[in-house]
Amino acid sequence: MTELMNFAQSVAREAGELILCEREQADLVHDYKGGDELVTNADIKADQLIRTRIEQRFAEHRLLSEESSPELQRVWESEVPVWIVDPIDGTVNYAHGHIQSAVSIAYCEHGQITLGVVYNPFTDELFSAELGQGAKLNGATIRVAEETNLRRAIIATGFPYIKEGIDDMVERVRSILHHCADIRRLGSAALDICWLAAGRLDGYYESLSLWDFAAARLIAAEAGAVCGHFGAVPEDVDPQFFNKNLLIANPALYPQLLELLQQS
Ligand code: LIP
Repeated sequence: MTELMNFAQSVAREAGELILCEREQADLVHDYKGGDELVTNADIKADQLIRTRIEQRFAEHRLLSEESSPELQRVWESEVPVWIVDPIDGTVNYAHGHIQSAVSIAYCEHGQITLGVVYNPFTDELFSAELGQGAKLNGATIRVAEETNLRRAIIATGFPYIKEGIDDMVERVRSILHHCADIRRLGSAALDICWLAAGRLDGYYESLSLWDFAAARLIAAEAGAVCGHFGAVPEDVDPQFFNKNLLIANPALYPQLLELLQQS
């Protein structure tokens, strides 16, 4: 394990412990960004902890974080390394006492995401990957499932806080349910994608924010998944950072799901 991975895992575990304790103390304060998007005081505290640890160790690095610096754009053009952080992915789950929430930390250098860590403190599952080094769950190697039959496939997705375009989303769900075994809406994109990397899901699609998927996408790719989009990607945007119409699946199912989603 490289020093950078060791650092990232240590920070993810520390932030995970914080959000676990914050919820156990039952003094969560709910707020709504833009009137629709839930954020709790635990999100803010975890963000501050992660930011502090990164700034203490790497003062010259930059941070794209959902809760404190969401405005950083085009991270792949940054002259210095960028940490991409979602302190609690699955905030609504977290605020409702569910256990499907995670700390997500990705590291981007020279326009390439080279490290990803996603930690669920409720299950003590730490998903990780470094570019070219495979993907792991609590230190053990993970690979995507080998399902080739769409009718046997379990597909995960999610929906934005603001339900514009809901008719298209419902049409895609209808098409998936018609052609696949079933659908899952588990509430954390980072964990959806990591579960796919671990073979617990066969496909995943959604439109997100970069911090939701930056770490998990590398983990899934290192576990053998194909990561792409079922919609157009702007020519001036590096696809690995483009957050709309994401599609991630094992190599056998990817083309089938791509056709299905592009038709619906
Ligand atoms: C969430 C994602 C989820 C998506 C939600 C939300 P957050 O991230 O993990 O997949 O469906 O709309 O974006 O807001 O909990 O960090």
